[in-house]
Amino acid sequence: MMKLYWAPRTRSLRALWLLEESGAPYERVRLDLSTGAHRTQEYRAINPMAKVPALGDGPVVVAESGAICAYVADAYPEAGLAPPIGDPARGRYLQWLFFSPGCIEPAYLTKSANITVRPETAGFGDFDRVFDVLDAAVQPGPWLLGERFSAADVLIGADLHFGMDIFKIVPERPALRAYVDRCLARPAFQRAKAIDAAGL
Ligand SMILES: N[C@@H](CCC(=O)N[C@@H](CS)C(=O)NCC(=O)O)C(=O)O
Repeated sequence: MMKLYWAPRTRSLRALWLLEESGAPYERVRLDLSTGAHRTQEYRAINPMAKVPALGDGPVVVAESGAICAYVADAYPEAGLAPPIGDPARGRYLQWLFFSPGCIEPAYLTKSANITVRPETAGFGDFDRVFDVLDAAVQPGPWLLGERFSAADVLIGADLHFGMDIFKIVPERPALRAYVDRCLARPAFQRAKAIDAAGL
């Protein structure tokens, strides 16, 4: 059975939500970050970055929340969370999966640390461009791939939830708000949030 190494109120929420969407059986191993449980040699063998989340699945070990979402979506195709290889939608799907760590994360970092970078040299351009692009991408709706909900919505939806609802660094826009609200209304998201809040 898959084993999710996680901690509440962290980026683990993305992996939790994806696992809940997948319907696949998994168990949770909660790490207490306050005691440094993620810095042990034993855990570093699972994630050398000493960060949560990470996932074990038999002989497979995968860290980085985006990679965990991609792995589970491909490993459990019956959940329909990833267009398969050969499906034209796979291109945009991969684009949005990588947009989360490649563009949204650095945009948040520069905003919260108040760092200015030249848009020509920054891979994400600048903060406003990232959210202009996302705003346009979710306009047709309901999901990034149209009618098809995918693991990319888990990553981007969770990122927007963090940015708009928790850290409040992404200004409200009608299309982004409606998209995040659709994400928050999903039963799997609500289960993940309840698990996160209970810390269990
Ligand atoms: N790029 C990683 C980032 C993971 C990450 O930053 N995890 C934080 C919690 S949100 C963590 O484990 N912090 C504990 C520490 O660094 O001591 C991912 O997306 O999974």
